[in-house]
Amino acid sequence: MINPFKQLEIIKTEVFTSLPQKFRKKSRTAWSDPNRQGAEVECFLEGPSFDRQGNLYCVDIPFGRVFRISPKGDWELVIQYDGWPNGLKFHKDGRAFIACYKKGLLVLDTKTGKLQLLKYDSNGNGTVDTWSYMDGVRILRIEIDADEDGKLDRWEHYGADQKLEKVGLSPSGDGKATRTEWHEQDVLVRAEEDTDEDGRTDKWETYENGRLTAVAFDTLHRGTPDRRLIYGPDGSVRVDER
Ligand SMILES: [Ca+2]
Ligand SMILES: [Ca+2]
Ligand SMILES: [Ca+2]
Repeated sequence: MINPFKQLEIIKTEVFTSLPQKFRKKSRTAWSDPNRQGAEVECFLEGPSFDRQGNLYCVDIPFGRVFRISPKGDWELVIQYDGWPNGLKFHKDGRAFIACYKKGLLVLDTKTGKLQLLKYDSNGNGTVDTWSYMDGVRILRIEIDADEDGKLDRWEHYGADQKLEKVGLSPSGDGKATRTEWHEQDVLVRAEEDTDEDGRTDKWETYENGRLTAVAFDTLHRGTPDRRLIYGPDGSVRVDER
């Protein structure tokens, strides 16, 4: 607030640094079209924050970039990704949190330049419901609370080829992964479930080309299947009890 009785002090500013030419490629982007009426842009810098070593960080919204500027004024590109980073703040443990209005809330390891975590609101109702654990741009695991009751419902694990390998599910919605499904080349191949949540698997399912072919049950609580249902391609069901 301006104090009307105090003489205003004029502070003279000077340019400390500006975006080096090598990072300027004037062009239109999906961000600049609605925000700059289709004009070409070089950058739109936001989110200035200092790390504990005195480097100044900022984000560039239209080109999805994060820059580090040394105390001497040297610029370095930390990461460029498919997003519109708008805000950046440092946690005291050194991690950088980025508010990106294309992806959600991101956690960046500024030493490696790798994204670690992405939190987002998949249905756009203002509550985070999805957490992606990443190694750079590679997804390791995604956790989902689909009904937003604070308990996770789905855990997706991804392989090095970025295909879904394993899914944990909580059929009862209590936040415990009691069902596990395995996928090969994006097709469900088998599943295991602890239906009574006693900590032991009691149901096994086998699939072929995504079709359920057999279900085995441990009805006697012996830890092994004692009853099997075998589903034929013609719609037949055979019961096998041992
Ligand atoms: Ca949501
Ligand atoms: Ca839930
Ligand atoms: Ca069980």
